[in-house]
Amino acid sequence: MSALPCLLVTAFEPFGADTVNASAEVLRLLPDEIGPWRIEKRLIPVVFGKGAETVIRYAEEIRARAALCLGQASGRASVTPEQVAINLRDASIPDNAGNRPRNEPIAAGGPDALFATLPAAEMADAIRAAGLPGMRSLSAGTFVCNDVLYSVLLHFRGSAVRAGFIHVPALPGQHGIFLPATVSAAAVETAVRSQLP
Ligand code: PCA
Repeated sequence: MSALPCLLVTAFEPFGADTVNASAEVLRLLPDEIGPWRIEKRLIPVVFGKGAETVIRYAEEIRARAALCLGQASGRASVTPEQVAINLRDASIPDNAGNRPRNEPIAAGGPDALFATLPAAEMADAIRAAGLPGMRSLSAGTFVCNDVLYSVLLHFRGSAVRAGFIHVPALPGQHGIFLPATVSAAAVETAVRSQLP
């Protein structure tokens, strides 16, 4: 096993009407090392609760110092680091296990919102400085991506393990607005290189 510190990077399986998930394609294109980090790549299910549990289990198994989760945001044109996760599940389509929660908390009694502990605004700035499309996002939605970011942040709250989330646009041919996976992967790599030096 290499002595490099370990960064867990996750992506999602396909969901809804899609047969591919842009985040998984982007994950595949990432190198196995970025700067001082060994990148451990894992796929996670698009299921409320289970997606986050899977990230937490992998992070603990490989003793990750940080976890960066990737997801697809159809309709977005830029790579968008997320700054905030909210304590809310509200699904307009079922997840991959058929769950469709409406207006429920993720963690009863938990904080209304948690900030990502990887710097979203700085990541977006670095992506743009590299000539790539990047924009900080202030809403990860209320579907499984928000669920994962919120639950992972809550779990690692007060620990040294940092966590963040980056949404990538759909792939060419998937939906109206798209970005090639190579461009999204270059943006994610830039974000890691600049903010996890
Ligand atoms: N995007 C969804 C869940 C899985 C994914 O890739 C979301 O934005 O919540």
